[in-house]
Amino acid sequence: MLTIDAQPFTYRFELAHTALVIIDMQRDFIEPGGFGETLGNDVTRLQDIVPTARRVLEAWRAAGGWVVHTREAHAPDLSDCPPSKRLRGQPRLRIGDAGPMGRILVRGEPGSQIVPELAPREGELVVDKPGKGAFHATRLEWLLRRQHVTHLLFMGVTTEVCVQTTMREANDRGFDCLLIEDATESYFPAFKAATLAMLTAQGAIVGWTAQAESVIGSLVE
Ligand code: TIU
Repeated sequence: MLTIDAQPFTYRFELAHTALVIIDMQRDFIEPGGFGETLGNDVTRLQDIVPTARRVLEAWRAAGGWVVHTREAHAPDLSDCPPSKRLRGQPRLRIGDAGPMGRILVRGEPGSQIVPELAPREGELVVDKPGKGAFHATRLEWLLRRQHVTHLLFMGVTTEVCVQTTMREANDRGFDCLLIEDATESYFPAFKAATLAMLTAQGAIVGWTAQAESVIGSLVE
């Protein structure tokens, strides 16, 4: 049993039954010209977590932990993109439109790729998801259960949208979830702070949070 110094109290997990889930660290959210920027956001904020996320990923790989990468990305014919999602708001480009990194939020396009620093390795699971939550309309739950995974460590973007939605989905499915505070980011600092607070409130109502160094430290105990 490994332990992480976490909020609101110590998180305990067995490496063999735990997956590191990296949410949507794609060029579409992190680089100019992608989905995140078309929504009107300053995407440079998200770039700062890449080195920290990489340190966690490398430590997790060295320990032999199981890794899952998710990508928010739609089929080229947009058959898995509800009109309510495509038509919402007034973005400069909509999902499926051609942008500087290819079609916005479409599978296989340059913008939908994970940033090179965190690129998946052979043997690591990559789940394309049409929604904000990674359990919606994917085989993620089946894959985790097949590996007897009970605990999930999360990092990625954005804290209050895809990360929080996925963590809440996982919590309701009975997984013990921890979010790595300095390896997740939002376009809105206040939303990140509020999310961390609401996840851990009421005795870890959704789950735990911890610093990357605490997570890495737990692996070399
Ligand atoms: N991955 C993810 O969080 N998708 C989003 O659309 N996030 C926003 O913050 N918009």
